[in-house]
Amino acid sequence: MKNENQNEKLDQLNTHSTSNENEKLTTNQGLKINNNQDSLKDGERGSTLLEDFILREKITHFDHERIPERIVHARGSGAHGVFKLSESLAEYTKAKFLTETGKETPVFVRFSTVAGSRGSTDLARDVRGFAVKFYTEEGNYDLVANNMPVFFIQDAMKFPDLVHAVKPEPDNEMPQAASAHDTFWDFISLMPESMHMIMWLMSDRAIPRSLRMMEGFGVHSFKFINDKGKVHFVKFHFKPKLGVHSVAWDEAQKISGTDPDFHRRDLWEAIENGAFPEWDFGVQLIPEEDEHKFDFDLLDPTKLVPEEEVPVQIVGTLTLNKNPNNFFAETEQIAFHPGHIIPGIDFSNDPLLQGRLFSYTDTQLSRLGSPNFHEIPINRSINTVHNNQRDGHMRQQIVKGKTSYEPNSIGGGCPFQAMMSEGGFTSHQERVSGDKIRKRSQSFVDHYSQAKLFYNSQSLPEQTHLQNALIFELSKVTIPEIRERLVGQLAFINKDLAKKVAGKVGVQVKKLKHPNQSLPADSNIEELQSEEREPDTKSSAALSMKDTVKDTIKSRKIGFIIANGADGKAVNSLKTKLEGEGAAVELIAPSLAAVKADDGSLLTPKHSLTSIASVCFDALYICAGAKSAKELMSPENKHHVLNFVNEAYKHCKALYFGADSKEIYNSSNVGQKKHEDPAVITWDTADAGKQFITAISNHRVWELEQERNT
Ligand code: HDE
Repeated sequence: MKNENQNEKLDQLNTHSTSNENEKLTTNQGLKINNNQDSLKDGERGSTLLEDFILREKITHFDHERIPERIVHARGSGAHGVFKLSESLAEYTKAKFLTETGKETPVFVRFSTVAGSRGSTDLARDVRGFAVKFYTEEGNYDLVANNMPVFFIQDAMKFPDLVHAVKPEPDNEMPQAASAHDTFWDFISLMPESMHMIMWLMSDRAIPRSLRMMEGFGVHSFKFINDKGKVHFVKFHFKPKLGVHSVAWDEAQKISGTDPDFHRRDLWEAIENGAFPEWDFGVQLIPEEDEHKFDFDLLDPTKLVPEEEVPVQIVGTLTLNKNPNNFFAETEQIAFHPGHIIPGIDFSNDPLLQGRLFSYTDTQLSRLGSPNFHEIPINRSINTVHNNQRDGHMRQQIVKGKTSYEPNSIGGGCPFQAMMSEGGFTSHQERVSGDKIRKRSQSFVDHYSQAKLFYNSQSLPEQTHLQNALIFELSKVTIPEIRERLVGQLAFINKDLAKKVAGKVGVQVKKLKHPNQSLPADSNIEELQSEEREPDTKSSAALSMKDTVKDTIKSRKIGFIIANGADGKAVNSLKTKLEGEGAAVELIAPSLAAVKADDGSLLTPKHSLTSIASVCFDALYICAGAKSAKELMSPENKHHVLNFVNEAYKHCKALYFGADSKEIYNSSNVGQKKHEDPAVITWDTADAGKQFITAISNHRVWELEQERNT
């Protein structure tokens, strides 16, 4: 039967797929193996024979089964899906997948953290990669994006320095998947251009609740070219239909211990359960002639284009609807490259993007081991490849014929160059002239305005989280001078923020002699001063997560804490209601044994109180029923139950206390509350089920965080 999510790319992958179902074990040469338990020996207790080709093949393959992990973005999770265009962009670009309304293009998306190794935790405080490969009829188009719209540095020349600074320190290889250490903040404190990105990195965007609940940004300005040759600058956006949501830092750290695969599992389970993650895809378009109309440079990747100035036009939907069959073959071997473009899309002169255009193919050569990495099934385009490139390690394609050069007459001149009208790619023709020079443009020197814009745009709880993140990170920096220098940078963004952080990390706010200490000694310092610019009052609503989508509980995980004697009717009716809204309900009981409800029915728990933690759920229901409540408050269970409740309360989640759970309520921190709290629902709340659903869809009551924690 044809899977309804099948697409052209999946059909192509099928031709490379195999299954071991009902098959006999063989060697790599197809020889059936009779004994996979013992090596060939010189007598039962004798030495192993060199002749044992079956053992040799098995061990040799095993010895070579690792490949180098990605230098950055090593930890990742991916899925197949589809991009559907709802509004044609034909006025701006001739890229076919963006011009034919209703067209569906197969995609593979890989999400990642940046700093950690392949096996590191998902919940590190970090940028997230959001790389999309569109398998278009005109060839592969890769949009290798992040979940933050700006970057740390302005020029590719600084990328190895940045990555060396954030990665584990070279002498002791610590810390793993964390920016909270000396070398990162040493570098950052000397690089004022990174301060805007630091605001994003220290915000809750760096600890997403789910990969399905984060935005994606192309970061650089790219170019769209239409069929008349007219150019628009374009910024790409993905906006999650479930809204942009995060966890608390205390929660993130605990999740890292309880379930380091939290995001990977969440993505996998959502897709398996049919709750397909979806994003609106949008563009900000700027006519070429307006390039210089902004108070920043469109080529500067540390700047975003405020949505108030150029609105995001939504033109399509990205849906992920199929998990990979094999992690290594698909998620690990996929090779992205911002240089994989198609007619109608071109690069801007952003100096960071220009450097990326070199790096990605280069890195695949050492990671995947051969210039034939494009032939790995997940990397193949859905249209066929024809050229005169040949040979190399692991060549798969068998190209028939005598010629592998052009021009040729023996092969009839094939393969032919394509005319533009046939989809032949031509780089956009433009006039360039300039001196050969190593110099940053004067239009790149304002490092603080947009950092201020971001900070000003945050709600109070978001600002508090950002401050606390800086305090946490800088508290791990052992060298006071680095802490002081960073606080000096913060003072150019917000004096109050600098003061608050300084107070907690044991330094004074001192004016930096010059903010950019990485400049060459002969730089014109006056010309490069930028800290005095003060558009302090500007803010942009789109930069805060406060008003993000909050109208759904779809795919949220709700834990029901139950024990024998639970009110079966109440449990089932609430469960049906929540599941009807698309949420996933999981039962947690003192043990994995089935729980006998008061009506005699059996409820099967998925978890025991000790096998999972509160941090793995979006909300909790403390089940109704006097007998159940008594068992939950027994000396054996009480501590665990209260821990669940107190942590959910601390992390600003919705809690629903069913009938007879008053003792649990009173014994927990919730019982101490002296303020109105719409996310605490109890046995006497009117229309409790509805209130619970509203509270869950609001995600968290961050505005009550202080009250809940004092
Ligand atoms: Fe990357 N980046 N990057 N990067 N990047 C890589 O390519 C690089 C940058 C991004 O899931 C590497 O195949 C340089 C910005 C993502 O496979 C490498 C510079 C943005 C991924 C590389 C940048 C990104 C990568 C490592 C500055 C957001 C993961 C493995 C000049 C727009 C893709 C690989 C995946 C991966 C180089 C800056 C996003 C080494 C030199 C800006 C999402 O080639």
